[in-house]
Amino acid sequence: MARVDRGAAEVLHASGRLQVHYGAQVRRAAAADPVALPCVGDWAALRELPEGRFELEALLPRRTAFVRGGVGRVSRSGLSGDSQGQVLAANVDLVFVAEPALHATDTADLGRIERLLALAWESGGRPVVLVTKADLIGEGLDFLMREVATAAPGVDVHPVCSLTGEGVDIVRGHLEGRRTAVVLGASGAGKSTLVNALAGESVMETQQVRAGDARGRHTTVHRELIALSGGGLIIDTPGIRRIGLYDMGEGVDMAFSDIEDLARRCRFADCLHDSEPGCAVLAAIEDGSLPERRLDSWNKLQREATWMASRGDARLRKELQNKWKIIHKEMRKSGRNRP
Ligand SMILES: Nc1nc2c(ncn2[C@@H]2O[C@H](COP(=O)(O)OP(=O)(O)OP(=O)(O)O)[C@@H](O)[C@H]2O)c(=O)[nH]1
Ligand SMILES: [Mg+2]
Ligand SMILES: [Zn+2]
Repeated sequence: MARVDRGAAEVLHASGRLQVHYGAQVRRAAAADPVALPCVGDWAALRELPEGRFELEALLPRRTAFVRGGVGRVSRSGLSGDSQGQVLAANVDLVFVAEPALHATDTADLGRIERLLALAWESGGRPVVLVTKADLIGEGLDFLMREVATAAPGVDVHPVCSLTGEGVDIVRGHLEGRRTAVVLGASGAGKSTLVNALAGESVMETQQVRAGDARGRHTTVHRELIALSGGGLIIDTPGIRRIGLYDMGEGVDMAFSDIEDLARRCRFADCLHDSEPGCAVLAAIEDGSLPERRLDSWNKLQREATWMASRGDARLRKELQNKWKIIHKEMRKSGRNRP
């Protein structure tokens, strides 16, 4: 599924890009459960109609699903967030988190990176952080890369410049073996420019950022899957304003594996890493090996995930359980073969 609009989709088919309408079964499933709506990255079975037209007969089970939580509407009670999840991309092996190297003095938005990494781990895909526009920061790049690395334990972090092509081959290398990736990040981060660099031609529209504050102009408005001639698929997405967590399983823990490791060495198994004696997390902050910001960020994201869980979204939970079932079944079979 390359692109989805209301009631219709564009699919990549052996014969090229096809416009298809949803069949009755797909419409029924989606009416009963929005999570069953066709999504970019979905694999689908088509039925041939007269005159060489096709309709979408059914979706194949998703191997992975990148789901965002509620978009953070503020309700009367002052609480924000809603419990409706939305599948942003299906069947992605890799989640590229694009963070632009904009400020020589400021640090990057590490909180946004951590949030996206938690969602990426939860999706069942593997995250990779790309520091885009690496040409803009000059001398400060090494410092920035170290900063970003502290927010991304166990995750590859690469600098990329899509204009000169530096680092683009490394990104291409991640896609080897006909993998599927989605690229996420703020508007103006250079996502579409990177997709064009990978494609070797201008497939996505790009636009200069605003002169005053370097923010993007929300140029990409649809999620779009591009087949790269060198193999591999990449999904370009609109710039993210705010992305919510939901009732998560391992995602937050995976994104904070450094703290999880330390926490195993705390004296008390139920240590809150607040003021307890023998706390290995506080000791690491004390000796400078763990930035205090990390602990704050971990607490914040855990609270958010717990709160979303308390709102409960049975449909979403079912989709996620289903997803893990499929992933585990796949893993038991020989590795992670593509359909
Ligand atoms: N200097 C420099 N500029 C870049 C680089 N990559 C992208 N840009 C510029 O950044 C601007 C925004 O790039 P886009 O690719 O449109 O950004 P985007 O992330 O797709 O933005 P949205 O579609 O709005 O989400 C364009 O003017 C690009 O030319 C880079 O590596 N170096
Ligand atoms: Mg774009
Ligand atoms: Zn502790």
